[in-house]
Amino acid sequence: MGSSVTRKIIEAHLVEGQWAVGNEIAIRIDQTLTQDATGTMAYLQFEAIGIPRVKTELSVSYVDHNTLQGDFKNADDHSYLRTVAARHGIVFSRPGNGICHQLHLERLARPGRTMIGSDSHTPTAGGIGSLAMGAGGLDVACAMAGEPFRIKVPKVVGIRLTGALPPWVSAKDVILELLRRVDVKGGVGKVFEYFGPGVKSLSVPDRATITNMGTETGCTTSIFPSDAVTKAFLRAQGREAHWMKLEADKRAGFDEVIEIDLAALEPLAAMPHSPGAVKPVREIGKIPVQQVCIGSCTNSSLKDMKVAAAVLRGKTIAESLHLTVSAGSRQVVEHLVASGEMRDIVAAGTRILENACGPCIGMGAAPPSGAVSVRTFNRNFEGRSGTKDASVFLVSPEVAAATALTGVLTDPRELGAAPAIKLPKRFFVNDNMFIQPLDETAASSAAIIRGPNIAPLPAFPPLPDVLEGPALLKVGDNITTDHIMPAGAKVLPLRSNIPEISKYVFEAVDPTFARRAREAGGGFIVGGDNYGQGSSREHAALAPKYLGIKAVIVRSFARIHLANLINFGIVPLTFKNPADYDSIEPGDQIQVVIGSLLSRIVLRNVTDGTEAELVHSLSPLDAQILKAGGKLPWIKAQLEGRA
Ligand code: MIC
Ligand code: SF4
Repeated sequence: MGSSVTRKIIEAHLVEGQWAVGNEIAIRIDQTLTQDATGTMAYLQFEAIGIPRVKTELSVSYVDHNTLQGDFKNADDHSYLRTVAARHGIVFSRPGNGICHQLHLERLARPGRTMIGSDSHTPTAGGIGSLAMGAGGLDVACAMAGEPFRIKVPKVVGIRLTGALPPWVSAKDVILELLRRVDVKGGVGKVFEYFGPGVKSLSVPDRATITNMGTETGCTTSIFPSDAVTKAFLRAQGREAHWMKLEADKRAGFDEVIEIDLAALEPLAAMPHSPGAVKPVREIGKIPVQQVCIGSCTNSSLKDMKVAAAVLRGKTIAESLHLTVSAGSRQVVEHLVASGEMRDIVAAGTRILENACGPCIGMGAAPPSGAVSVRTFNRNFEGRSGTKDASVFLVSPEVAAATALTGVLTDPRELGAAPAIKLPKRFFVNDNMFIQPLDETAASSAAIIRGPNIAPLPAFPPLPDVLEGPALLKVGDNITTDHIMPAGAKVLPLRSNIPEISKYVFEAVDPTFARRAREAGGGFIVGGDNYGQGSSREHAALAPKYLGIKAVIVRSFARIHLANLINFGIVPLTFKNPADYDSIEPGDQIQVVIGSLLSRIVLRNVTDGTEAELVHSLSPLDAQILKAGGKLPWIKAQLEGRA
């Protein structure tokens, strides 16, 4: 039986284990990426590991999230990131260069390479045929130190594309269609690999839109083959030498196949408050809209911006709303300026934002109270926009631009003929905002700038055999990392300061949580299915750990959050019998004997005298890491042992 692209890349990087679905394996990581909101913690951890220079082929530190500089904090963090990168062999992408995923796709991602990034949308690089996965910052730090990355062999789901997209329908509608079918946890334990005759009709940035938002299905990653379209894109970026042919064999042996006929798709939207709540725009109807935002790592390529420019050309946006546009990179902006399309965008009344994440993560441009905001982004979790009662719809650039003109949610097919979009044969290449690291001699004495916003890493002791405390909080299904550790302009600047940021844990769910956790000396969190979906932010584990959380007991976990809990010594447990979720009330006193974590685990509810059996998916190595108090003390002990 032939191999999928996924399997080919994994087998070429295998360090430990064997290919069989569910097996734990370790793979060599070629490239890493961080962004500023997770990067400070990742580099503090890399420093704590004590390796002088990264061992990867390429490691890049981007600045794109914390770009509002309301005080010294974000600016100080950027100085730390710049200097720590220079010292340890890491390329630094300066603020203003663009969004990490768009930049990486344009300039650095390579077919056939493995990559992990401390951002859940790292799979964007799957659009160019790189096996790219989101991970916690500590896992990225370990990969930079040369450690292999451990995953369970995923199921490989082949997504067979046929036909070609009709006018006004775009790549965003392909991934929205997949989300409509599989919802926000349908991808857990899977890689979505695209193949079939429809693939060649999609450009690399189109493919990247699809692999980017594949993250919202909970999958390990998504990937496209590397074909003639990939080669042409790399040539246009002046890096044809990075191309390699990489396609699934004829009988690739996918574990499952999903068919999508591109020609049958229509403009879709994900409705509030879940990327999985997808419906055709025409069915949702013409609801009044107060804000439209075009940009984010999902839809900020040159093509996306050209669509916006073509729709807006010679028109004025509706009076009832404001429109923001943030391009993904300086390359995109330079093209729009040179072609005059930036003028079309500006003249229509757009508020131009810098090339960064911006409103996607609540860094400015929060919508008004009770507003409907229509965005080309990938997440619409409640409150993420910065306005708790706003309703966010996720759409393509075509739908967003049409809506900006009419003031109501609009199916762009109503605008008549679709514009013809022409992309350049050669992109403007200007890498002057990537700073190369110092050579080894200069690096060894280079100073690292640490402003007062950078607090030292907290240290955690090994885990005891018995965990005791109250059930501090009981939550339902699909709790996101935005619920656990909110982002936004107020909280994000505290990412380098765990004692400070821990005060905001679960703030929107229960503002008393952090205080109660501290007063009780810690305790437990009880939850439903898909706990921890969404981002890779390890702060959603690290800050609860700081507050004394001992175990999280749920019906099921999202992948990256599960790994982060293990990394920071919070025991991730699931109910053997899902109905036992009902037997715990908030405030109940709980005792869990974990021992070495390798035998039967029973939860005793001391308050009502009931018992429930708990299970976990931990490997013996995970159990060891947890018992050691987390991955940082564990890896330091390993490296010392090897020395
Ligand atoms: C997000 O989109 O939620 C983020 C902000 O990019 C996060 C990373 C973070 O919280 O810093 C992600 O997706 O991993
Ligand atoms: Fe930035 Fe939004 Fe993409 Fe996260 S999803 S990396 S916040 S643009």
